[in-house]
Amino acid sequence: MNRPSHTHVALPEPSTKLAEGWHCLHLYYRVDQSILSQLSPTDLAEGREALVHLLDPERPGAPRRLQTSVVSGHKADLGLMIMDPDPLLIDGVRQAIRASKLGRVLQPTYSFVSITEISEYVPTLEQYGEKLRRDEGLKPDDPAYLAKIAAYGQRLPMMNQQRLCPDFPNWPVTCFYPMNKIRHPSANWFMEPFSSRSAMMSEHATSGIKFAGRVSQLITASAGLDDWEWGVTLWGRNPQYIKDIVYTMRFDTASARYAEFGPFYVSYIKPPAEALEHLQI
Ligand code: 76R
Repeated sequence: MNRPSHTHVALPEPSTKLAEGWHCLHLYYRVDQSILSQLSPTDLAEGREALVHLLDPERPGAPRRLQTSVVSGHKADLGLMIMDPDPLLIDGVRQAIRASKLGRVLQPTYSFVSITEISEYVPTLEQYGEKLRRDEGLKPDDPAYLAKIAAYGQRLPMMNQQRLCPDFPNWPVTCFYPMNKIRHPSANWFMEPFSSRSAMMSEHATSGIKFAGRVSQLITASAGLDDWEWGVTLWGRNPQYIKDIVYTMRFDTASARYAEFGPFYVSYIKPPAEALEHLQI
């Protein structure tokens, strides 16, 4: 292929993997009872065994993260959250479910495609220092300033790692929903200057941090990948905290004025065999 000779910038190799971070897929299925009832006992046992193996996060070749849950309400029965650097390894799980003996029993009801990212509103070490000087009036030679900078410098790489390649907390309940920031003439997030979006996200983060130890969040980005701009995955130490945080955040300007939400899926995390047992498969 002829390329203009003035392109000096070395581009990365074409790839389906991200330069940093992982692909993420949320999948929801409903059990079709009429098809389930028609399966022979052998096919059912075979299908169950294949699924339990397929959804085992410890099996060789499993995606980096593979979480199974049982969904509340009629929107779905089974929920999966899958993450990996390779989007086709993730999709392989979806195809293997479809091709299994339980493939027709598990009817897809919803899916959401996203990728991990470090939000543009997470302050760099320099921005954090600027904020301390501006908002807290600290001087750069102040021991309190130096201690805060050192602590943030320690925390930031771990926080970024957790955003890009997250570990899932060992908690019983998870909630997923997609969301947008609205583009209404009287409230258009994308017309706001960075400084004002940043201030709103800082208010948002401050209200979120109050739930540390009770709610853990993963925001995945989906602009250009799915029908909403972000996917919100919450894990709760208790379902109560999920309700509390979502309600509390409705009052943050970033949510009150600019957020628009898709359907909510609340589900209870279970190992695959227990999930299938619960679904009476
Ligand atoms: O990444 C970070 O933890 C740093 C601070 C932070 C950012 C940048 C943060 C903190 N969030 C960020 C970005 Mn959040 N978040 C939501 C929702 O229900 C609602 O009203 C909104 C859904 C919840 C419940 C939640 C929880 N957050 C974002 C973004 C991306 C904006 C962008 O990049 O343009 C969205 C869409 C979003 C939405 N957020 C927190 C939380 C919680 C609990 C925290 C504190 C986490 C912690 O530091 O422990």
